[in-house]
Amino acid sequence: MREQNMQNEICALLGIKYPIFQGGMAWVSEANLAAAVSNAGGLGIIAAGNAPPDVVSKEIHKARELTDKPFGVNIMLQSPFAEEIARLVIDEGVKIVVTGAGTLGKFTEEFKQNGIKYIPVVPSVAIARHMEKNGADAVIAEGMESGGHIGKLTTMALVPQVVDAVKIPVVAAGGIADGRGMAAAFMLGAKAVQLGTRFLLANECVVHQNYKNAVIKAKDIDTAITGETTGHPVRALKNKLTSKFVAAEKEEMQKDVPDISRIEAIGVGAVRKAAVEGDMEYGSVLVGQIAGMVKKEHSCAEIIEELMSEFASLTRF
Ligand code: TUI
Repeated sequence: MREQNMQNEICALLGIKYPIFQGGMAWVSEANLAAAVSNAGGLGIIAAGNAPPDVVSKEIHKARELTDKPFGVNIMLQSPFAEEIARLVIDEGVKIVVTGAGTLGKFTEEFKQNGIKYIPVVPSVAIARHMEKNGADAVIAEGMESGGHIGKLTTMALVPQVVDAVKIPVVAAGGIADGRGMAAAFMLGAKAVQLGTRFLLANECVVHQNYKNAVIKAKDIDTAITGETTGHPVRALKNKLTSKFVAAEKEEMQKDVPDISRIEAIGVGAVRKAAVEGDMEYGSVLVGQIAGMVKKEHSCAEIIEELMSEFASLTRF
């Protein structure tokens, strides 16, 4: 492995060995997974999701016991606790913050003053430019191949346009699960990659075994996007819940005054139901389109080593 040359600008910015981020997945990315990824040389990320600050605080402390390497916290900006989590990460001295599902204007100055590297997920060029203007240190350009809450553009179209639009480094996410995807992202100008679906099958990932088995069984065409009518599109494995969404969305859109809150109510608590309880029928099984290729259960260290050796054999980096 030609790892000596892999110390690029993202690695230098964050103090990590390999330019591989583990996606902050709500109810999934907790201390065990984040610490394992960081110990393997990547960037582990704890997802705050909708959790209250005391829960996130415990995960931060646990991760610190499990690793002395840098790790990040992902703030999901639609969470009712988003501002409290931002305050918490500053107070706890977390050094890397990723945000998703919105824009966070208020804390960026304070992040800077506290030496926190701020890396928002962006779904478009306009939002990438906005984030750069607001002091982001890098952006994660996430294509709609991803699982969970998504934008409209594909990784292939989004990444090079964001790379051309901003001066800060760009991390590519969405549809990447091996060294080929990583090499392709670097060809588009990305300086790092973020993977979610692949890390669902990590031994250290605490997601319910039913969820892992569903990823192993998934084919390329098995995901669906729901919530486009509510303005919160979400990609998940097709199941009884997504059928319920589709039926309700069709019904409401035929009305003169669609009841958006009725559609949104269907999804409440559904991510936890899948990830924690293992309900593959009525839970929201958030996975990316690349799930059809993610079949092997192994450790975070093996995942990162495999990615890096595939990447090295395909590139000159
Ligand atoms: O945030 C994600 N993915 C997520 S969050 C999540 S938790 C959840 N569960 C159920 C329903 C809704 C959320 C599951 N997956 N990815 C990052 C991401 N950020 N994707 C898109 C965006 C984004 C969208 C708009 C970032 C900024 C943005 O700004 C525009 C605005 O209107 O603020």
